Amino acid sequence: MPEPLVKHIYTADPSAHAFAGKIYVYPSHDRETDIQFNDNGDQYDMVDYHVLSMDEVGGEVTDHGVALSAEQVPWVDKQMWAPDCAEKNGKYYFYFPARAKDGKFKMGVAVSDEPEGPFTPQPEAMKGSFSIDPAAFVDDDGEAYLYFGGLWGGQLQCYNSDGTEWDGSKQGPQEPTEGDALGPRVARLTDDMLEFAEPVREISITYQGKPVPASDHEKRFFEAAWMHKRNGKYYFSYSTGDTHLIAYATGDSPYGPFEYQGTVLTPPIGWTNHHSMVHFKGKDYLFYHDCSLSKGVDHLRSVKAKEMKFDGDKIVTMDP
Ligand code: FUB
Repeated sequence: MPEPLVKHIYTADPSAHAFAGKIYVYPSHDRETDIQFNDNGDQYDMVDYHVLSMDEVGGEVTDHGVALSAEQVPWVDKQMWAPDCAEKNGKYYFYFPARAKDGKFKMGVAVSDEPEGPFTPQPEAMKGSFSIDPAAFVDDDGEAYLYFGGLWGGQLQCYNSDGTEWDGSKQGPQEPTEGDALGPRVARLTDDMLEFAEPVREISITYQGKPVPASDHEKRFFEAAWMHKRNGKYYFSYSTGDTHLIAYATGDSPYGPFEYQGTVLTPPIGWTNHHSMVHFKGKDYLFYHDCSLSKGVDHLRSVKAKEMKFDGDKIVTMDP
């Protein structure tokens, strides 16, 4: 089993990128708490972010220290969950979800000239943002997109497709048990990377051409969106939540639809499964987390990495 990238702090939800000739990893920073495990994820009670970097996978890992903390962000109350970072025009944009003072998850963006931060947050949450787990993707044509969403404690079930709040006529506040599964969301970003450039759209994940049903918990989207592009094809990968898998689906457009293809990663030690993929120096790597270092304590996770293999355009399923 691979070793954690670092052992002096707990880290989770890794978003890995090749920036400036190195791999930078943007994880959540798990911390000790007395809050008991519950389905809302209250035990994930994080207050800041660190950035990690390395010259190669398996090499020495640098912890660049606190890159952003809750006390710097006026709208944040608690729970700084899974972040991501994108580079555009020489600046680095750090996207993060957190629970705002009204109890709702929103997403913020913070900016730096360096990939490791420190990041300066915008004073307000991104307009129209909701739910959790932002994943930023800059396409070959320079357009950038933010994928996001998470069920249960991540509150995705409380919103309609366009991001308006549930009015009692459709899904939520519980995850639907019948009909089509709720889809992840995406919006193109403005040129300055700070806001949504368009209304939020719901993404369709299909299996054999039909929307994945809400009852299919081995295939339906739960959280941990990730987008990468390979040989012109868009790969959307995600966690299935209560079945603890990383699944993936492919399509021809950044907006989908994405057809389900299979499992990327089987369940790790711990409840959550959350990953990213990065192409670096001719190889592909999967970053993920497990609770091996904390001996199974669910909210104390550690980031790990493994080389990935493709069989043609299919991802070869991996065990943690
Ligand atoms: O780390 C808190 C939450 O746990 C993340 O936002 C989810 O993806 C899950 O890993």
